[in-house]
Amino acid sequence: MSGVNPIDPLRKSCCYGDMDIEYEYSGHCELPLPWNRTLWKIKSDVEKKTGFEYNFVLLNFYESGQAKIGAHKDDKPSLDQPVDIAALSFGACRDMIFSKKGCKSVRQALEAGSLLLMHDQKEWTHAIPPQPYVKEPRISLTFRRVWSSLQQSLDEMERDYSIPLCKRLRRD
Ligand SMILES: O=C(O)CCC(=O)C(=O)O
Repeated sequence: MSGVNPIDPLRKSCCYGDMDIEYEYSGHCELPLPWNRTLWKIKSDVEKKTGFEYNFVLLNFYESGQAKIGAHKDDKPSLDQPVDIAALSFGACRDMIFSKKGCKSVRQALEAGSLLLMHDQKEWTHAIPPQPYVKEPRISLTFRRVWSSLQQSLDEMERDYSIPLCKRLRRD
């Protein structure tokens, strides 16, 4: 995994996905690498388990328990929100903390091999705090459904010019 994360150099990220999409994360826009055979197989298995269809996956490599991801919401307009984000974990067990205004925070251990579905991502923030006693690395694959670049451009034109240009293009 090559992408050194500007926010946490101990966490490296990269993404794979369909060729007609781009996705903004960690403050920059990224074009995904094309699916490889292994990730395509994992994606198909995750789709069978969840019943959702995905077109993008973000991989995060946490070098040790010192690596973290700060509290954030996955609320980008390019995300197809009704499709839950599926988080698959490998390696060291780390905790994820979910928070929502007015609610008690929830701490969820992410065991190796576990698949977590994240729903209602506009409302909840999630974070993986440092756990310095964890020495082993962890890898996560978060599968998402992202609107195509074409759909995003149409949405922007519709918003900027207030003209309903066309109905949402869905690929199902
Ligand atoms: O590493 C993880 O399990 C979660 C990564 C994450 O927060 C995200 O993809 O939005």
